[in-house]
Amino acid sequence: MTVFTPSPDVADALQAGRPVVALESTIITHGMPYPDNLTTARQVEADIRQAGATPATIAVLDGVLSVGLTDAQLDTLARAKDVAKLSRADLAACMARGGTGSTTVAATMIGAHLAGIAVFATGGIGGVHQGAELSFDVSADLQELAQTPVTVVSAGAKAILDLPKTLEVLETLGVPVMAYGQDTLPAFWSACSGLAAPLRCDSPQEIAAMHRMRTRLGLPGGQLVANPVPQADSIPAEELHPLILRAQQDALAAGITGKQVTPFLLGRLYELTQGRTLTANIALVRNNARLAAAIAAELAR
Ligand code: PSU
Ligand code: MN
Repeated sequence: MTVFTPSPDVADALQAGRPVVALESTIITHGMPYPDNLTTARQVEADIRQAGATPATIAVLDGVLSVGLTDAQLDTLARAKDVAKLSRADLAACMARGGTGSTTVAATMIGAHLAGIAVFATGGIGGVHQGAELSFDVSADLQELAQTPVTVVSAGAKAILDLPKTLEVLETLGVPVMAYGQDTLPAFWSACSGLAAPLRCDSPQEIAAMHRMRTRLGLPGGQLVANPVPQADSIPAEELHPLILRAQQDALAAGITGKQVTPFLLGRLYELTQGRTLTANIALVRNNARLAAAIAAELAR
């Protein structure tokens, strides 16, 4: 018995060496409101299938590290309240107790790698929070990228974070950060952060070649692809900046700390933009899923 349980289609695809793309579940339970979370989760899976790959949404359900969920399981997760948000630190505890939890980028990378899945699509990774010099709030996603060999396709780090510090930490940890099709780093809801990206890549082939070369070199970590949100749904960074500051002040005033910080800020920005951040979030996850499927197809050749 393996420590994870693949769904029948994921097991078949992996067995046959067909392309598989991992998906996280914290975006479903903590990143988007119901029912948009469910429609988006289904849509993203359909996008991956349409691009010729098999989607594998990862979560812990009644203690089982599930790699690939049925539609009924997706539905249950999307409606569930107070689901645990699992990162590297809490994954084993939740499984050992037979609990249920959604996986963050870090925990999803662990599950994907165990299952033999090399590519993972998400929205935005966690990173160094504003004020981290006092709070020490740095997402475990960064350490995971340093040690687990999965290519993560994101729209950059979430714009609520301190992006220059996030880039510095990723560099220190030896994580390649590559903007897709542009020279500047995207900032989640905004196509442009104004920061230069450490690397640029322009095709799935190139990203797959870099992934393979890291394997040949025996480098342990993954790589971070930063794929800009499609122009039509991009919200200019200047426009978001004051709203992000306001959400951060609200978080401070409400005494929000630890795991609650990211979900609180996402929810507050949804309110402050009358839902525009959600529209952008849906567009960027779908865009990342399509690129991830193309990279997985390339790696499966
Ligand atoms: N991307 C989204 N929405 C989310 C997240 C990512 O579009 O909700 C989640 C991811 O699971 C990521 C987590 O790993 O937020 C980061 O949380 P923290 O900052 O607490 O590490
Ligand atoms: Mn944190």
